[in-house]
Order: sequence, then C-alpha cells, then structure tokens
Amino acid sequence: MSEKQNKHIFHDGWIVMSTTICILALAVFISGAFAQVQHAEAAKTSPVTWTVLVGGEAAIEPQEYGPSGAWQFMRFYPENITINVGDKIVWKLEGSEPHTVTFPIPGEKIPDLIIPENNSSQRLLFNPLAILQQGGATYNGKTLTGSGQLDVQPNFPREYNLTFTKPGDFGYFCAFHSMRKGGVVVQPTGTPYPKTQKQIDLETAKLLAADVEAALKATLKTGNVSTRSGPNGTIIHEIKLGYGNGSIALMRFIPTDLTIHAGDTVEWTRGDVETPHTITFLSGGKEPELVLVEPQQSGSPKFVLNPVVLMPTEGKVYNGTNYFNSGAIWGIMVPLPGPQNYSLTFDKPGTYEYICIFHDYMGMKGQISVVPKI
Ligand SMILES: [Cu+2]
Repeated sequence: MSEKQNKHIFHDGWIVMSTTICILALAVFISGAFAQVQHAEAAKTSPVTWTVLVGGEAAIEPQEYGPSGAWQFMRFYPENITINVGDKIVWKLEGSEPHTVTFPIPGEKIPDLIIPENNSSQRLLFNPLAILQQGGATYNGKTLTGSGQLDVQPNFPREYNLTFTKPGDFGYFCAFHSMRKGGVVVQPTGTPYPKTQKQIDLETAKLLAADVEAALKATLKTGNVSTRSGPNGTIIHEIKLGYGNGSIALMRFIPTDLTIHAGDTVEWTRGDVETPHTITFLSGGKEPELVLVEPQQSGSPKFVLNPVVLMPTEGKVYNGTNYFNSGAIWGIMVPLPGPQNYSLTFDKPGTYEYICIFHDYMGMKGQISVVPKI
C-alpha cells in the first residue's frame, strides 16, 4: 500500500510543481504562459492508469508461495470506480485466494466456475471461460472479457490490465466468488474525475482495515470447540472446517491441533458459506493434484477436478496409514453435490498430520495427536 501511495503522492506533487511553474511563467512571459496552459489542457485529457486491488488478507504468515493470510477477503478495493474513455485499470491480486475479474456479456450471467463435463458425466471441470483470459487488452462493453484465474500459485498471472474504449456503466464479477462484484463507470474523455487515485487509496486502506478488524473479531468467536459423548465412554470432538460469510474467510481448521484419546472420534463440520475444503490424511503419500489438465485436439484443454480429491474415501477408522479423504466439502450456499461433513475414529496412539487440498499452500493444515486411553 505505502509504496503505491507514495507513487501517487509523487504524481500529485508533480502536478503541484508543474502548476507552480505555470504561474511563474505567467508572471514573467505572457506568451510563454499560453503554451503552458495548452500543455495543462493536454495533460488533463491524456489517459490515466488506475489501480484496483483484488482480494485482501489478514493474519499473514510465511507460507509455500510467500506471505499468506489465514484470513482471505473476497472483495475488490474499491468496489466501484469512475474513469474516462482511454483510461486503463490495473487489477492487482492482493490476497492468496484465487479470483477473477470477469465482465459478462451485457444482460448475461458470468460463466459458471465449475461445470459438469457433459450431461451424462460425473466429472466436474473448471470452465475455461472463467479460468482462462477472455478478450484482449481493451473493453468496449459488448463481449465476455476477463482476467482468467489470478493466483499466487506458479504459472498464474497476478495482475490484469484493461483499457476502456467506450463510455458506460459496467459491472464485473469474480468467477470464484460470484457474490462479490465491482463496477466501472466510464465517462467520456476529458470529463473531470470524482475521485483521485490518492483518495481511492485512502478509502481502500480504510476498507481493508475494517475487514482486518472484522476478521480478528471473528477469530475470537471461533475459539470454543464442542465435544459430546460417544459410544463406550469415548468422546466426539468437533473441528470447524474454516469459517466464512462470503466476504471474509478463515482458511484454517479450528482448532489446528487437537489432542484426543485412542478410540475417540473427530467430526469436522462446515463453517463457510462459499469456500470448499477437504480433510485429507496423506499418511506420507504424495498429495494429489487438484486439477488434471487434459489437452484436446483443438481448443482449450479440459481442466478436470481430480476425482481423487473430490470423492470421499470409505474408511471410518484411521490408524496412520493409507489415504483418507473427506472429498470436497463445498460451502453451505454452493449447489454442488458432495458430503457435508466428515468424521474419523482414531484407534492408534500417534501424531497425524492432515491438510485441505484446496488451501494447504495458504497454511490450511492440521494435526491430531492421539494419546493412549487412560
Ligand atoms: Cu480449505
């Protein structure tokens, strides 16, 4: 933030400086001043590049691809911006959660992120129209235009540039978090701007600070973990599978570490309206890929959501060996089929690590320590 703000302060300083030079020129050389005024008019109508942040985060720790927040924010900062024809917007990914900037065809919905392969297939695909860039470097308000997947993971862009060639009021969405939307009002060239980038940056800082505060308050509420009696004197322990309300999401198992007695059961329950998670014990094995890329004879490849990730495994008792997976537990509001919770009984003392395959690179990893029954 501060680096960006400095850049704009510098830019505004330059305007003040050039204005001062203008006034000096007027005092000394009247004919020279005329040329300076013309120069100022030209500067006012030259295209401006604006910055919008995509996502945000809090409770940042070092992770696999750099610093990453346990909390992710599903928003554009600012959500609405007013620019002129010829101006460019640079959207910069700020959090670690993937997002897109997608302008739908006017009057239509944005493409679904996940689609069935065909009507008869059980396989689910990431939709190329959502995760691959659509359109070129300019937007005229008529065609599907989007960034594709912006992501901190390797081989994905983290920025998206678009220049606006027609006036209008354009709404855009994130294909990963379709509840959140942004808007761009494009005025004719030369129209005064309602806000400067510096004002926008200050607003962004306030909005981000409010989301950080909301996240930290919500963290306090996630503290209580419930237990209840199971069969034969055992205990059933609940672990919350993330937390999220569509605007902010905690990418953690709550609690992260849990100690239980042999024979006890752990039950993971959903806590997020939108974000999917898995509970996956690799038992020393290799983590499966989330997406299998299948090249096609023509057109874009198929991006298959790996059934090994999506589908639950059968076993109900974990003893430290084999691949145990909950399958994808989709958010409460997500209309995809799948399990809604997961439970495992632990009969062998030991320390067992597990991950969420969607979010382990953000640090969504947990540990169950099983101690002998007294
Ligand atoms: Cu997760």
